[in-house]
Amino acid sequence: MFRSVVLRFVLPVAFASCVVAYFGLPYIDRLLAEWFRSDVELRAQLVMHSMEEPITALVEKNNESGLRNYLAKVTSDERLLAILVCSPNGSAIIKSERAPASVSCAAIGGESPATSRIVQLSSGSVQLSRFDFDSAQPRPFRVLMLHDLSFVDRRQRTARDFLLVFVGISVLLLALLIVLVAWLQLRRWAEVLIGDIRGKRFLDDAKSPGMSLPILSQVRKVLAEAEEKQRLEIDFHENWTPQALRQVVRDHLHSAQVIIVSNREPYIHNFDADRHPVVQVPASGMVTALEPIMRACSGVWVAHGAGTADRATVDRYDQIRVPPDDPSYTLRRVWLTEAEEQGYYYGFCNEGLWALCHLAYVRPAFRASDWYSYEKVNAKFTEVVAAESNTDSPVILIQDFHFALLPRLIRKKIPKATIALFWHIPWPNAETFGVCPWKREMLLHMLSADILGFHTRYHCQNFLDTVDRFVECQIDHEHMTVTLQGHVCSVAPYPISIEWPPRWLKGLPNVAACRSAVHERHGIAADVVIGLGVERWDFTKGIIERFQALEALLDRNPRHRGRISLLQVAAPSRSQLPAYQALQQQTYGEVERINAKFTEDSWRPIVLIDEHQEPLRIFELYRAADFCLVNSLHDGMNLVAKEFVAARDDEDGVLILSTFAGASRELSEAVLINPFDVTETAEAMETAMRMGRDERRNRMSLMRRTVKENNVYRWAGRMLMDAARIRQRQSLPSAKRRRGASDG
Ligand code: GDG
Repeated sequence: MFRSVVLRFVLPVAFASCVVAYFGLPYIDRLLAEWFRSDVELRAQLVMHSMEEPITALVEKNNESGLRNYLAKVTSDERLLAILVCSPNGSAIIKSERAPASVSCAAIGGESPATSRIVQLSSGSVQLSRFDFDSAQPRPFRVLMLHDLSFVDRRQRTARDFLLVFVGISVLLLALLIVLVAWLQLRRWAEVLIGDIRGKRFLDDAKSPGMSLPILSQVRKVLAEAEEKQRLEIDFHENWTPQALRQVVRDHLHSAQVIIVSNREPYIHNFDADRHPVVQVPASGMVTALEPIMRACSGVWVAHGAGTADRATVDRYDQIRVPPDDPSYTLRRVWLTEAEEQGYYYGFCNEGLWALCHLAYVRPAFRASDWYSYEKVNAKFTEVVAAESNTDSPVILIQDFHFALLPRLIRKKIPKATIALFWHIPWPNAETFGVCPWKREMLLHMLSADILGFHTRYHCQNFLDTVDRFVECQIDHEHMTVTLQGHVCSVAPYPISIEWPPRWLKGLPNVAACRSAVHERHGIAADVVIGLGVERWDFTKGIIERFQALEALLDRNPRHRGRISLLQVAAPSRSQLPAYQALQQQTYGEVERINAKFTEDSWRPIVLIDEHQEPLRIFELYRAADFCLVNSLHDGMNLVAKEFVAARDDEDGVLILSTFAGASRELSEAVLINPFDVTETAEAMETAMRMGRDERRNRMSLMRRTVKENNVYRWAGRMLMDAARIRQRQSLPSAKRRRGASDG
């Protein structure tokens, strides 16, 4: 700091002082010389005045010796060098003793009776003053008086030296003063800033003392900006929280209204046996992921009211504030007729698109009547979204394959809306998707979104290839954008996740307590290894394949009989559909067969829980399990895998994971399997049973870090940040013109 003060303040001041001295000294020299000369001239006149009478008398008397004596006396003054008394014709009447030979009576002429000038002699400069006494005298004469000016030089030198020393000392003192003041000032600012940084006061102006100093408030502003940027960056990398998400909505989306549209509602009200409405959180990965986001951002969630008590629990605007225990956002329910539900949901969505997008080798069924129903329901949801929108540019987050038509339909109603459609299931390759009879309509509607999100880059690539195959448009593969009729749609991977830490953990005891509770509840002996499966009862999840893998394990290694039980939660789902009914029957059949084959005493190889469970129970199971088996035949992401990891704060337990689940891209420390290979799955179960505590801990702690960092807030945050960027870009004048032109 000292060096920088010297460089920044002292050196410039010293330089400026030298410049002033350099140009000022000659001026001061001249000024002093003028003053001394006029002093000498006055002195000469004074001397002459006092000499006039005696000299006149002596000249008139022609008393040369008297004159010489008188002059000798007068010139005894060391500054009065010499006096010459001259006749008007220029000859000397008398010269005082020290008169230089080079000065004669003709040395100074002119009309004026009294005049003076400077003469340079070899001994130094002298002032020569002439006084004429001619007209009134009987004997005219003139007096030349020579004053020694060498003292002027001496005094000038002294004055210059004094001035230089004075300037030097002043500069030194000034420099010291500057250093001192600067040091004290900087120390004070440093103290204030350190206090600000430590107390993070710059985030709140009101708390900051001394804001009158403009420089400090500027520094604080910069610090606050840097802090916020850094915080967001950090959040991006490792610590996405509900607060960070709220901040994104507030700061980057300027508190825009956020509307979520999904088929499944986050809270279903059903009547119990006594016709009391009972609330239920559905078994849905989409709900698991989005609910914490709505809690963080408020807003409106538009969804199909499918519960038996749903109508009885909404207000007259079909709205209800949820979550029931801590209402923080609005759920707007949409009613569908029986026919709509059949055609749109069971028909086109589940028998058509679900089977189409999952390579589980279940043939998709496409019926025109289902497609019309799908169109009708998408239009119905569009009306509701438009009615719920309280601004002309809301942020609309559309969920899943139920609403492929919504982006274009909403864009027509709310042109300035920022629309993101997230596809929760895999996107198949172009050939597979090509079998859908309404593929072009779907793609064209989807491309009206600003953002199309998928779980993995691979699904994005499949989508771009499909668009390339069936739609005439411009695709930028590098930036993953599709431009159609002037509208740019960005296609990006957003790997979905879960909240961290999961809120259900708070309500559960430690792992040992969960273990004994689960063992006891399901009649599993304490020393039996629990392998866990948790899913909606769906043919994509590989439930039958895992039973067969267990059978293979027990066949190959009879010593595992009595030592392992597979605890399978199968939450009934889409039970109206023949494929799902068949799956349920097949599941029961396989459980019965395998259990019959191996059961010994009280031990059963498979324990099937064929009912929807409360989330707390699910998390209790995760904590109780020795390994969790996720062998989906095809899965967009699979949140069960992430929930299992999140539930294991004891850093124990083994995850067996299908390579056809999106989660396997992130959780590479799991035991990865091909779910179609029953033997490999059986071996993975054996590996899990044999794995040592250290390896289990190492794998689990790495997976926990991944899920913690890539939590659901990050998923939403990244999408919302991208939405904010798109909004910013669209607000640029050139973008507005372009949009206007394309709208026109
Ligand atoms: C789709 C995609 C993607 C299960 N049984 C019960 C229950 N669950 C919960 C689990 C988990 C969720 O349901 C299932 O999530 P998944 O991700 O495994 O699967 P999908 O429902 O098929 O979800 C999937 C997801 O969307 C998100 O984008 O990962 O690939 O297919 O949270 O805990 N929950 C309750 N009772 C149960 O009995 N309460």
